Amino acid sequence: MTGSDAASRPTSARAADALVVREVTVRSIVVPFRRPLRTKVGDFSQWPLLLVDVTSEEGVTGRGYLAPYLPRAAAALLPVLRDLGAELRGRPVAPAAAFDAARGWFSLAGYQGLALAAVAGLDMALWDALAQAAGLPLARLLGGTLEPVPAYNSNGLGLLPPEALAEEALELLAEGGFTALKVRVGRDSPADDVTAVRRVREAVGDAVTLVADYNQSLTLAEALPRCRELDGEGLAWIEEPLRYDDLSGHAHLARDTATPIMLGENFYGPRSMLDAIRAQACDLAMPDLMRIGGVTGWLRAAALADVTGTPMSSHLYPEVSGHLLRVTPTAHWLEWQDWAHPVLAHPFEVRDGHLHLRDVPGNGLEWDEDAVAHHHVQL
Ligand code: SMN
Ligand code: MG
Repeated sequence: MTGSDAASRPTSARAADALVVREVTVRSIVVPFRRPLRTKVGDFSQWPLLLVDVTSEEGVTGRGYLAPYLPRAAAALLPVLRDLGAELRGRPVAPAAAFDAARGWFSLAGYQGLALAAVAGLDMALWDALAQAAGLPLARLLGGTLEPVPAYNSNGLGLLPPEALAEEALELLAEGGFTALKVRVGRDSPADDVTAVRRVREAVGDAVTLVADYNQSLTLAEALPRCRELDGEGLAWIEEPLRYDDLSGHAHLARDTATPIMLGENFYGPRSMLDAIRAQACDLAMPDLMRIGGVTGWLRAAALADVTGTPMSSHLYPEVSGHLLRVTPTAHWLEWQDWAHPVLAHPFEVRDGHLHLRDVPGNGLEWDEDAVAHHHVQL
């Protein structure tokens, strides 16, 4: 591009070039669950969130959030986020450059865990600032469209007694015209899991897509017969039957089980996704924005999913993940939860089983400041 071309670019694009970080603030809140959720990784009745705001010298505020599951985990992440955030002061709003600059730190502090989660939270907010300054919704900044994103409702169907599931399944479908649901499994008795899936299937009918999530609760010896038994139930996937990093165990199961095996919410960075795919540990992948490395990490993972032909879904963070699925070549399902809604000024809408992205510059996250103050907790 010549100098005169650059000079004739619209003001908003020049503003995006020039953005400089002024301040990074991180606030901790805990919001209640509308419908408490029992899983094999814990009973969740509340949800800690770390809200990340990156303000620029030019007056743009980029936003992102992290949901570290437990207040204690959020408390551990908070100082890391604040420390790394302070490092960004005076630097350009350049998320891929910031991500790569953190590499030196990663190699000392450790590539995975809290280090990558903190980078991810900042990365989300930096990309939001960039998209706002460019005057484009994030999906469009990345070259995609705002077409609605196919979503399944993950707001419920925890480890309830099987007889309690039918009613909840129908409620969950009705919440947004959904055609797909996630059922949590891993009950003490394998027969109870099969009954649970059958109760849901009887209630919702054959046209609805069902997936089952073990949340890492089984040994390989337990999983082999259990997954084979579920093979008869028409599930679209079986998620995390074993400890998340047991790649050889998952590969054994994936060979033995007809239902596709899903991993991904515990991929720490794109390389860990590639390791799982290379080990043939999963047929499907569902990265989590906090763990895959934010928008930058997601985009790199999406390229791996594309070249390996791996369908890619999302885990949590439906608002930002929705934008990213619009530019993910092998995009599969968005996991829908409304768990951040208590503090969103403009909750995202789900209609006809699809997430509708907000047609506003950035990722569309805006805080309801009164609600943030109400739910604030000192961690
Ligand atoms: C999950 C998400 C959030 C809390 C507990 C469990 C689950 C999922 O693994 O896939 O939604
Ligand atoms: Mg899961």
